[in-house]
Amino acid sequence: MLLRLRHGSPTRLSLNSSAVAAGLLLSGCDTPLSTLAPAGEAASTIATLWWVMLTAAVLIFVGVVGAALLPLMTRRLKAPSTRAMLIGGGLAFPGVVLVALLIAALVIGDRLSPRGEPDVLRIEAEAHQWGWTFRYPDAPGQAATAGVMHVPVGRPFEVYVTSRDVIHSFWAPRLGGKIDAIPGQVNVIRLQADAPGAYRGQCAEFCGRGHAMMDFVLQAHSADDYRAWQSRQGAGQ
Ligand SMILES: [Cu+2]
Repeated sequence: MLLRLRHGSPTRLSLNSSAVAAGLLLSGCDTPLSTLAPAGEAASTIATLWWVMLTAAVLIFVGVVGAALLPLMTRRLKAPSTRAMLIGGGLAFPGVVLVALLIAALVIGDRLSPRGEPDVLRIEAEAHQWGWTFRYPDAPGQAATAGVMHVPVGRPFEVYVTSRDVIHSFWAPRLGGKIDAIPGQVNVIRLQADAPGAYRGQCAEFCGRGHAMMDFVLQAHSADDYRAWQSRQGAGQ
């Protein structure tokens, strides 16, 4: 039941409530850990796939609900045969949808994978309960940082991810997908930041009581700032 306000009709109140609800939902898409606010090529691809899947899911939902309601609304509609429902709705339609999603997932997965390019920056990420250590084999002085990963803007880099103890997962949502950090194994993910800034990351695999606090920052520098950071590492600062 709608409440009647002194200066507003129930319809206006309903519209206002919808606007507030939509605003709250959309504001959740713009948080530091939102995959819907991409800041790199890989994350943009994932976000595009998300919107495509959402659109397809809405269309399928509307179609299924419509097909269920239509016979109730009109008696003139001739129901399709059971055979047509089974073959069309049970095999052909889900087959086409699932194959399309499989192809999209393979294409996107390939974009996140390392490509063996010789000049790609390499960074090593080691997870532990409950934090992250990053090493930079390409930087002078064998630099290492705890909790903050430093990268240049506009240049792809590959993160070699492993773990010191239990299974964790490396995830910087605004830059790309997740990859597991597994003891005794190295998994590689390719990322890129398109603009300078501090991008939040989070362990995405439950790893114990400190899991929720196991975050990190991916600091993307302009080319000059990154060179300055590298030279400070070389100077032992
Ligand atoms: Cu964790």
